[in-house]
Amino acid sequence: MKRVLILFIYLATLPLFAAEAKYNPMRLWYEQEAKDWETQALPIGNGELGGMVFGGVEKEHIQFNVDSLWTGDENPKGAYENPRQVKKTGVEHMGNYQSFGDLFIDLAPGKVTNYQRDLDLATAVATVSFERDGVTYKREMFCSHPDQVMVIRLTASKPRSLTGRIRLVDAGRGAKTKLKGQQLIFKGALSNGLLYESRLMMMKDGGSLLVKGGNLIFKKANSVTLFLVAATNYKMDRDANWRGPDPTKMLKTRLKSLSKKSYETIKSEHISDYQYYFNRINFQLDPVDEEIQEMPTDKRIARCKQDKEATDLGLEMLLFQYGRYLLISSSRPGTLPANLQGIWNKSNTPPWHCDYHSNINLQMNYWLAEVAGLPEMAQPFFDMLVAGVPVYREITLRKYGSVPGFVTRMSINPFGGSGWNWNIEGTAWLAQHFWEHYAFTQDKVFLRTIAWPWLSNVSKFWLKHLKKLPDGTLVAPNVWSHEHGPHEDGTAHSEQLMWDLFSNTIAAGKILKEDPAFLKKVEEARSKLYEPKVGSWGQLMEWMEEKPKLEKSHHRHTSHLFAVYPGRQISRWKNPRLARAAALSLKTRGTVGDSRRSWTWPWRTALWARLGEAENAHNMIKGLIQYNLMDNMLTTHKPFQMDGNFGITAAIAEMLLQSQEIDAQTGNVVVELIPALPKAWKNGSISGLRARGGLLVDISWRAGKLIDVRIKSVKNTPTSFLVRLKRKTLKVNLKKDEAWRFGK
Ligand code: FUC
Repeated sequence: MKRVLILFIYLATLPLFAAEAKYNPMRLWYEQEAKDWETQALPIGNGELGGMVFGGVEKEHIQFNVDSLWTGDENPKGAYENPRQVKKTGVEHMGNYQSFGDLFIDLAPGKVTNYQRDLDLATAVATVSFERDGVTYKREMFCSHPDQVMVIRLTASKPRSLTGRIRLVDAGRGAKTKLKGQQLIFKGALSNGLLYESRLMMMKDGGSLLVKGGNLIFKKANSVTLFLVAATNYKMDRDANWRGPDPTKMLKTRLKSLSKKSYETIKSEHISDYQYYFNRINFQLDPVDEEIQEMPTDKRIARCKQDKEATDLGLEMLLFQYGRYLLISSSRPGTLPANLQGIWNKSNTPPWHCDYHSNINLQMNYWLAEVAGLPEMAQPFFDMLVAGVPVYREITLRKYGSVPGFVTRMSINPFGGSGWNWNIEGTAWLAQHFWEHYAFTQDKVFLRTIAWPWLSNVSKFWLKHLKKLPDGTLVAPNVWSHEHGPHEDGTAHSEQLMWDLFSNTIAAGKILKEDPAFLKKVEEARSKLYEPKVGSWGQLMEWMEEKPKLEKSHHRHTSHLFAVYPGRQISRWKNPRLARAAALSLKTRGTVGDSRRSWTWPWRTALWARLGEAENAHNMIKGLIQYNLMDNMLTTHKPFQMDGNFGITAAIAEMLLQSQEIDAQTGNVVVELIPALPKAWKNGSISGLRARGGLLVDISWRAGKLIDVRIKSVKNTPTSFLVRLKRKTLKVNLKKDEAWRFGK
């Protein structure tokens, strides 16, 4: 009743045009301009260059970033300077991801009607539109990957209606904006010598142009198109001292080639480039409530926050696709990986330095890449980590003397440097992604050249570093159940990571026919690891000894459940007793206090999905929306942290498809379909999900039952796998170009 009432009150106040707006399920939209960067502005990006769009009527503001604008260095001593120290000394080793600058367009003041701003995930274009004095004004903004540019286009329904002033401002470092020809330019160097530069070029149709005080002023134009390019001389290469050529020449060339292209061509090339990735997955849940669908996005979120019983299936679908949009927009082959805020950051001393945290956040950023059809977007993750290895190796030698392999600290920067706190088991967790990329893509070249060096070297470190207890059990010494309790030997988390690392190393080594003596050593070590244990009240033990108070806390981390997800050591099929203990521990963590974080909900969604508890999984999605989703649909920790957006996409996929199990007899992947389908998702379909074994999966269901399934190999090569349907498993052998169909 309450739900109906809230909806009714809202609908009664809807302006006419909104009620008429054609419903586009892939659109985030609002009836007012953004006032606040963090909660309201909308993100656009091409992997390297990103912007937060405010959509103001009288002043458009786009704060922009380039992924590599970082202070800091290789940080051999592991410094982690806080903003006060940075201000006082000006010296930074860990460094900070910087804001690049701000673009302002001052426009005519006045009262407007029918204001709308949106971000269309189907095209990766943000739009602003409104009416004033009978003229319709429109603005389109996007970041093109093919042209490496941010484009802003202003149009009006009546000729000679556009008058405004353009300002380009460096983000607080004092670089002066200069005018050269008709380009606005600012450039500078950071404290670490990194060069940066931004250029803005204007093209207009009709009207006049005035240049004043370093600003571009257009008068009575019919349309105005702005091209913003920006770059640094960062190079992901230690041998080059992390520096490439001065970016000036490249930026000039980019603008020159843009001046020869029409806006329509640039836009359509941007859309087709983006859609090549984005359109790989189509996700539908039915029925969606059309009246709710037509509400502005912030009102839909508010509705879910006000009425805890409310469900908005359309919003859940949008949340799934938003994670994919954000990954495509912040992580492309050749860029840096998505950091704690993707690429979007307005501060020069952002929270946690806007770094790469290796105790959940960096990993969670990439959980979606394989399963949600974006394996290419994981490349920056591997590139940056591999590039950092020589530095990781040096700090490892300095700390541990002559040992094989390498470890890192928790927070990583793009120069191989790492700050706050040793996290020596972190490289084992990161190793999982190297294996998983192979498991999903079956790319043997990647396995040999990229994954194997990481897996084998990290394994070598641990073979040497594990501590032998008197009974022969092997434990990781002095490790952490992240940020929970003391550092001590044999935390469940570290033991589970070792099991995962060794299992993946053995699997990879066998495929690559690596040295059997080494693989045997790894197998032996795995068999001696301290195993997961059930405690006195049925919980999964987090430490070797019980810690009654801590075990019942609402701590945000669920490190000891790694073996359930993203690991695979514990499953409800293989070891149900441990799975039940994991479920009890998870339930005990609760959903209050510290448990309400950007990234806690997605991890718990995926955990419940693996444990086959659909309603609990769905409640975690609802929890994320209710407590940690902002109006712009970005997740907050607090503050803004993007892991929640990326993580929830992966977790939703996990509710619909799982493939972590390997059949002991055949060595084939076991595919499980709709393993955690909540009641609210009674009808639906998803196409383009990926499973391990190089599989592409399309499924439809009605009334909670599968009605159509199609599984084939991504590469159309012959393949074998098992499908679990309820308690039965079916063996499938596919020939080249064949698909397995079930249902229709
Ligand atoms: C880890 C988490 C925090 C936060 C930070 C960026 O240290 O424990 O909750 O997400 O990373």
